[in-house]
Amino acid sequence: MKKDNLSSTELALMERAQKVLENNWIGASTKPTSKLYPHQWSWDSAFISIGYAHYDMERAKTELRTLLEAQWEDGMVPHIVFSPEVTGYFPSADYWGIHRRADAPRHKKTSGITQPCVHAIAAYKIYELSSNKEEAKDFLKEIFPKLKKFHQWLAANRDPEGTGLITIFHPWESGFDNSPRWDEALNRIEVDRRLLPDYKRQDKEHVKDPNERPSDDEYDRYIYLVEIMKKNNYDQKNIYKEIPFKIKDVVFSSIFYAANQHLKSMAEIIGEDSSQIEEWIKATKEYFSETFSPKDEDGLFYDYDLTVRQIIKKRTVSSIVPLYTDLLTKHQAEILLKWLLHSHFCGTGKCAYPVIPSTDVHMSYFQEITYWRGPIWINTNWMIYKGLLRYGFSKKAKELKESIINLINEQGFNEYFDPLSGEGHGAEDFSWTASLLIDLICEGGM
Ligand code: 9WN
Repeated sequence: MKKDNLSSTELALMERAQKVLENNWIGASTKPTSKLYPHQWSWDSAFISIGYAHYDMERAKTELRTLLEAQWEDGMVPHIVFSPEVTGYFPSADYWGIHRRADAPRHKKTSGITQPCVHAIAAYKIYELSSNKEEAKDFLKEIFPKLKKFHQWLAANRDPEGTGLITIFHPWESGFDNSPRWDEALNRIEVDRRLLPDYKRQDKEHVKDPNERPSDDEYDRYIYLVEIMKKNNYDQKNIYKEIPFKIKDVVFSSIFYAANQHLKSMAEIIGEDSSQIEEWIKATKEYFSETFSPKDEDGLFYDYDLTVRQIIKKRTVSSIVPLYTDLLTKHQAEILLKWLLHSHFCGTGKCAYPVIPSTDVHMSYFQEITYWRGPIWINTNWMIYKGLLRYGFSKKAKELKESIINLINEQGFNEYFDPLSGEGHGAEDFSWTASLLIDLICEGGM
C-alpha cells in the first residue's frame, strides 16, 4: 500500500479502519461486528477481503478460503457460516437444519440460503494488487473452480430462464433485508401460523433503538419462508415451484454480471475455458435493461417480481446500483447521474451529507433510521462511486468519495447512518464500512 499520497486524516482513518477489522477477526475469517452478527457472512466477507487486499494479502485470501470451505457440494455458497462456539444468534445453525440436504457440508454449520456473489470481484482484486503475480496466479488457480461452481449453481437454480438475471427466494438473499422493494411480495404471503416455530429474536437487543431493525411481522415472514425451504429439504427445484417469494433482483444481477467479467479475466490469466462464463455475460447484456428498466419509465432500474410478473416500482438505491456495471448506455448513465444530483438521493437538499440513502428521501416509505428503508449504507455507495468513475462523472465521484470519508470520520464506523442527521446507527464497528473505506482511500479506481 502506498501511503505517500494520503492526508493525515486519511492515514488516521486507515488506522482506525484496520483496528475495526482486527477486533472483528475471529481466527480464520472476520465477523461483520461483534454482537449483532457474530459469525461469517458471505457478501460481507467479499467486501472485507477487498479491504484486506490493500495491506494484508494473507488475510484477504484466508477470508475467501474460509468461506468457500463451507461451500455446499452442489456449489451454493451459504449466506452464513456459523462459528460453533458462539451462541445468541437467531436463526441459529440448529434452526437452519441443513443436514436434511445431502449436498450440505457435514464439517461446517451454515444457513440454507445464499447472498450476492461479490467473491470473484474480491478474488480478482487480490490478484490485481499482488506484487508477486506468480503466487497470486496460484491463488486464482485454487479459487477459480469454486467460484465458477458457485456461478454455475446460480445459473442453474436461480436463472433456469437463461436471462443472466438472478432470482432470490428470500429477502435475506438480497442483503437488503427489509427494503421497501420487498413489501408487496412479503405482504402477499399468507403466513400459515401452524408452520411458524416459537422463536425469540436476539437482534433487537444489540441496537440503540428496536425501530432500527425489521418489524416482528417482517420477521415472521422471513422465518415462514425458511420453513417452506426446510419443508422442501432445501431442494432448489421444488422451492422454485412452491415459494411465494421469487424475485429477479437488480442488485444481485448487477453483481452477478460484474463478477462474471472478473471470473472471465481470471480464466484468461490461468488458461481456463471461459465459454460458459461468456454465455452468462451475453444473457445479462440481452435481458438486463428490458427487464429492469422498461421503456417510457423514469430511467431508474427496478426489480422484477416473477410471481405477479411485474416490476416493483420502489425508488431505492438499487434503482441506481446498475451504474456499477458497464451495461448502461451513456444516456442511461446520465439519467442516473441526474437522480443522484437531485434531493431524492441527497445530491442536494435536507440531508446531512451528499451520500446516497438506501431509499429516496421523498418517498412515503422512507424511514431514516430503519435499516434498509432509508439509512446510508457504505457498500452501495462504494458500488455507485465506482460506477460514477466508470462513466466519467468524475466531479460527482470526487464529491461522493470525500463525503463518505467525512461521514465516517465524523460519525464513526457504523453499520448504517441516518441520512438526515448523519448519525450512525446499527452496529458500531462494522467490518465492511471499514474495509470499503480502506479501498476508497487507497485506490478509488475500479
Ligand atoms: C441477515 C451481516 C448481514 C448483511 C446483510 C444485512 C444483515 C442479517 C440480519 O446483516 O442481514 O442476513 O440479521 O439482519 O442486511 O446485508 O450481510 O452484516
